[in-house]
Amino acid sequence: MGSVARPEETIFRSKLPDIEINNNIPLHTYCFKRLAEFADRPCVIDGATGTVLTYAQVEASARRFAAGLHSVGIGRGDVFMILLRNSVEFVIAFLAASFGGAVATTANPFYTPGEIHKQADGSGARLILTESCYVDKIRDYAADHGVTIVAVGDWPVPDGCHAFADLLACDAGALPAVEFDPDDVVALPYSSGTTGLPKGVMLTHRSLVTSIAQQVDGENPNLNFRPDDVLLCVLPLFHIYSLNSVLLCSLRVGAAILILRRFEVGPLLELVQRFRITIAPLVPPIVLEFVKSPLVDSFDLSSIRMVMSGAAPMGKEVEEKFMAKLPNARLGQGYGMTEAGPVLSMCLAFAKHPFEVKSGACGTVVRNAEMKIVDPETGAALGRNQRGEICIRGAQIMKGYINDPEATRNTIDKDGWLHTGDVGYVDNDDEVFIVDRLKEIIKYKGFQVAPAELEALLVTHPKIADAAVVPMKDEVAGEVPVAFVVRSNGSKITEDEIKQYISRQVVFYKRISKVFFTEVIPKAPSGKILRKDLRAKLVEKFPI
Ligand code: 4UW
Repeated sequence: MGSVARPEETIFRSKLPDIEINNNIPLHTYCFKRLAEFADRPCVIDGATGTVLTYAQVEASARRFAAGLHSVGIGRGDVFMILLRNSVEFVIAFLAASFGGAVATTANPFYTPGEIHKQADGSGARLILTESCYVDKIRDYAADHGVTIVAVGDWPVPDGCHAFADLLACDAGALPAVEFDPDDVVALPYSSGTTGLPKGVMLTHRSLVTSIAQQVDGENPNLNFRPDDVLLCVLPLFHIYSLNSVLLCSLRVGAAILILRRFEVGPLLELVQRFRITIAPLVPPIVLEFVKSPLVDSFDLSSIRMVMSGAAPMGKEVEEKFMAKLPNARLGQGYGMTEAGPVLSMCLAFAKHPFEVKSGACGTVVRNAEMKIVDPETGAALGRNQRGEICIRGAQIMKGYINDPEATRNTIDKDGWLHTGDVGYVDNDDEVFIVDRLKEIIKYKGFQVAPAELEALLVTHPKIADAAVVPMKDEVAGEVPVAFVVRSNGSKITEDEIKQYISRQVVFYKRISKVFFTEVIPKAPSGKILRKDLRAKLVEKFPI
């Protein structure tokens, strides 16, 4: 591949020097590199029970579970689905994928059966690991497709399932030596990327090791996590933000990870005080709840020294109000995209030797990577302070979408640049600002909603002739999906009927919040929906 930049191209780099990254080793070897040093330190803490597992216990459990997976036929290259809420079991299962050379596709346990089946089918999952209470969502699918179910929790184990505890009791010595290639896929999260339906994003050992190193390695790490830190893990581990920047980065540095199943302000604040949490990775809606909650003043939150925000834009006003409430903490943003491994840029105020940063910035491009901003029309690289599509290149980006070479080609160009579909600029101090989006994706509290997925469901309704889904601004969620619908001839289908039809088929954050009936969906001659026109219509209807 010709990867030499044209001389006139402006390429942005980190202010931190590149470091040597040994990304030819398995992810678990890299994460547990300092195991001997950290063996007896707390690794994961279950926020609900207070149970603590040390680094040695987590490492040994993951090896035993890898042997357990092997005993039920999951070996090198085999895909299994982790359909779990945040839990110690999630951590063990994910690391076991790495030990066994397998591939973990992570999915939201709140998905409807239809959503789970689509991901299980697309990824080729041969086993699904879930909680006993969710087994009914997958029982029939598993029986029809010869998929093994492993259940966590309630005793007795649901009929026809293996018990997580039984697989965990396997002898780690029973795991045969695994052949390894750094370009083997280890994680397969789903993302719709810049267009279309959700696709499996192939993240290899090499890409994840590189991404973690870019964040927490080096003499002046961009993200200064330390062994004495206690990290809050409340964001869902099935999403790449929490999986990479919370779990894997913490393991690498030997920090403790406090695992919470769900977000509730009161209990969370209580845990911050009890466990002296030092680092809180959050998303803007949670930052907003902190700002609004009067409870914040009733707890001792002085242990928090770093608050990270990402996955969606954070308003300057929220940022400033938050800082006034927690004056001892540094608040900053990271910018990630599943396909980018995921981190493109990270706040340099989080570095061991911090830099001055501006409010509203999404950080500076990570080290050992290149960023450029291109004119979406011509593809030409733009200079500082010029708005265009953000592109990134480096060993951390995805290998591609599973079974979708065309979507891969449309996202990673022949020179290795990943096109994000985000519009932004890099300022005079190398800080990245995101200002708009070229791509279709809707972000509800940082969760992805793919318009194409909802449109495909809408047009299966006999009373709907055509439909288009676009984002609408929302104060709490950031964005919500709304639909433009063309009724079929003579149909009198109502807004409520449409909303209910979709609600039954999707997880809560993909529910359609408003329906606008229209005569025709504007389309280009190629058949592509002119989403910009619809977004403009919305702004006319609901000026902000
Ligand atoms: N500001 C504005 C932001 C921002 C943003 C993302 O669901 P995905 O594919 O992935 C993510 C990953 C976020 C993330 C990972 C690791 C990390 O350390 C961190 O910061 C602390 C964040 O969200 O969605 C990707 C899309 O989400 C938008 C943007 O459109 C991007 O392409 N997005 N971060 N800070 N928008």
